[in-house]
Amino acid sequence: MVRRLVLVLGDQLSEGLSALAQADPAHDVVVMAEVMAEGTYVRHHPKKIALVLAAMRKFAKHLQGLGWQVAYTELDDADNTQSIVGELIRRAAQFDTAHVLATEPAEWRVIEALRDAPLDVRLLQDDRFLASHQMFADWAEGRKQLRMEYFYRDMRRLTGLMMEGDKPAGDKWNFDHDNRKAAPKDVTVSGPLVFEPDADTLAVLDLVEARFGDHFGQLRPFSYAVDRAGALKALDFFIAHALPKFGDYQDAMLSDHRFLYHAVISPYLNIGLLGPLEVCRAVEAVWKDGHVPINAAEGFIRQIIGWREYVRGIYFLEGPEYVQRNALEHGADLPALYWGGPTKMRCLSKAVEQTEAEAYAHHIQRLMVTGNFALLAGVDPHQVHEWYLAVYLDAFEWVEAPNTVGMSQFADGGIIASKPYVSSGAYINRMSDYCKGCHYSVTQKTGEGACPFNTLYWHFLDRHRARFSNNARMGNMYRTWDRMDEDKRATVLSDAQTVLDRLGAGEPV
Ligand code: FAD
Ligand code: DLZ
Ligand code: SF4
Repeated sequence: MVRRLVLVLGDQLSEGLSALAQADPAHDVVVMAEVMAEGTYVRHHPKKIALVLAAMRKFAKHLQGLGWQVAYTELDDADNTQSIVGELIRRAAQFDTAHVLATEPAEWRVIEALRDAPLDVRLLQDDRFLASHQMFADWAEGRKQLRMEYFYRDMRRLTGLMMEGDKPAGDKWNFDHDNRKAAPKDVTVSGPLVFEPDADTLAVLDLVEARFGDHFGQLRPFSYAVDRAGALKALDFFIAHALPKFGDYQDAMLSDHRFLYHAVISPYLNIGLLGPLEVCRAVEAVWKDGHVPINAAEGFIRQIIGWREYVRGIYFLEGPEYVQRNALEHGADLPALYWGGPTKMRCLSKAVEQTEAEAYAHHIQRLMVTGNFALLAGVDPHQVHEWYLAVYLDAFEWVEAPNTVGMSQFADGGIIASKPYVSSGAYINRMSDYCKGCHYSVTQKTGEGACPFNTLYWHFLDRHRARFSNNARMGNMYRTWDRMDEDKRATVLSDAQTVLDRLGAGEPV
C-alpha cells in the first residue's frame, strides 16, 4: 500500500478531520509543523501564536495516543524549513512518498501554496462546516442580494435546530428585537473560565516570547484552553453562567467587563477543538430544558449556523482577491492608536487596551468602535484587514476578512452589509460606559471638545453622498443632514477635516 503524508494544520485540530478519516494509521504519517511563515504572514498577537502552537502539540500527542505516527516539527528544530510546503517536501523525502492527503486549508494563500507544491496533493472538503462550498454556491445562485437572514433560515431547516416541524420555535426566526439592551448595572459573570498553563504550555510561552516577543500584544497571563477537554469545559461554563443573558447584552460594552456575557469560544471553534453543531445542540438542549430564554438560544445559534457559515461561504465564493477590495476608495494609513499609540478617545483606548491584553474584543467593540472609526476616518481597508487578522485570537482569514472587508469597512461594495456600519458617538454612549470620563464630550457636536465620531460621521455621509443617498436605509440620515443649516454643516465638515488632518499627520486625537 502506498504511504501518504496526512497534513494537519494549526487550525485543523479535530479528530474527525476529513484527511484523518480518509487515512490509515497503519501506513500513513501525519505531518504537523510549527513554522515561521505561519507565525509571521501578519504580526500575530503572541497569545494567538501561543494558542495555536500549544494546541498543536497537545493534538499531536493525542493522535499518537490513538495510534498515529506523527512527524512533528517544532519551531526551533534545526532542520525546520519554516514553511508548510517546505516541511511537506522534507517529510516526503524522509518517508519516501510524494502523496499528500490534506483537508482544504481555510485560507486561499495556503490552498494556492499546496496546489503549487511539487507533490501529489489531494485536497478534501472541510466537512467541519455545515455548508459545503457547493451548497453555498447553490444558495447564492441567481440571488440579487446575499442576505444572511435567508441563508440562516435554510440552515435552521437543514439542521432542525430550534425547529418545530417546518416552523421556527416561538414562531419567529429571529428574536434580535429582544436583544440589544444597553450595558447592565451589575454583571453576574467575570469572564470566561481561566486555565492554568501546564508545563507543555509554559514551554510554548517561553518559545513565543523568544521568537515573537516584539509583536503587539501581551503574552502573559495566558489563560486560554489548549485542548478539546479544556474547550468543552469553557463551553459548559459559558452555557451555565453567561448564556442566559447573552442575548440581552450582546451589544453592550463595559470598561471593566471585557467579556460580558459572551462565549469566548470562537478560538476553539476556529482551530477545530469544538464543532459548530455540538455547540449549538448543547445550547438547544438547555433552552429545551427551560434554563435559558429563547432570545438567548436563538441569538447564539444564529451567530454560529448563520453568520459563521455565511461569512465562510462568502469568502470562498468571492475568491482570493476579495481581501483587496476597496469600494469606497479609502486610502488613509491605520492610525498608530491601533497599535497602542496615544489617544484621548476613551472608547478606542479601552478597546485597543483589551485587545492588547486579551487578544479579544467582542463583536460590537470590533464593529462599532475600532471598525466604525477606521471607516469614518477613511482608512485603507487592507490595512484594517491586516490589523484584525493579526490581533485577535480567533482571526483566520476565512472569517476575519468578510467581517472586516465586507461587514465592517463596506469595501466589498455591499455584498455582506446592506448599509455601512457607521454611527456617531451617541450609539457608543447608549451601549457603553466609555463616554463617562472621556476627554471628549459625546453630546458636543462641534468644536475642540466634540466627540470625533460626531463630526466624522457627517463627513463620511457627505463625502459618500453619491453612493449612499439613494439607499432606502440611509434616507433619514441624509434628510437630517440636509435639514441642518448651512453654517452648521460647514463647521461640522471643517471640524471633521481637522481630525482627519491630525490623523494624517500622525498626531494623536
Ligand atoms: P459570541 O458573541 O459569544 O458569539 C458566539 C459565536 O458566534 C462566536 O464564538 C463565533 O464563532 C460566532 N460568531 C458571532 N458573530 C460572528 C460573525 N460575525 N462571524 C463569524 N462568526 C461569528 N470572528 C472570528 O471568529 N474570527 C475573526 O477573525 C473575526 N473578525 C471579526 C472582525 C470584525 C471587524 C468584526 C466586526 C467581527 C469579527 N468576528 C470574527 C466576529 C465576532 O466578532 C467574533 O466571532 C466574536 O466576537 C467572537 O467572540 P465570542 O466567542 O465571545 O462570540
Ligand atoms: C496561525 C498559525 C500559526 C501562528 N502558526 C502555525 C504553524 O506554525 N503551523 C501551522 O500548521 N499552522 C499555523 N497557524 C495556522 C495557519 O496559519 C492556518 O492553518 C492557515 O492560515 C489556514 O487557515
Ligand atoms: Fe468615544 Fe466619543 Fe464617547 Fe469619547 S465621547 S468615549 S470618543 S464615543
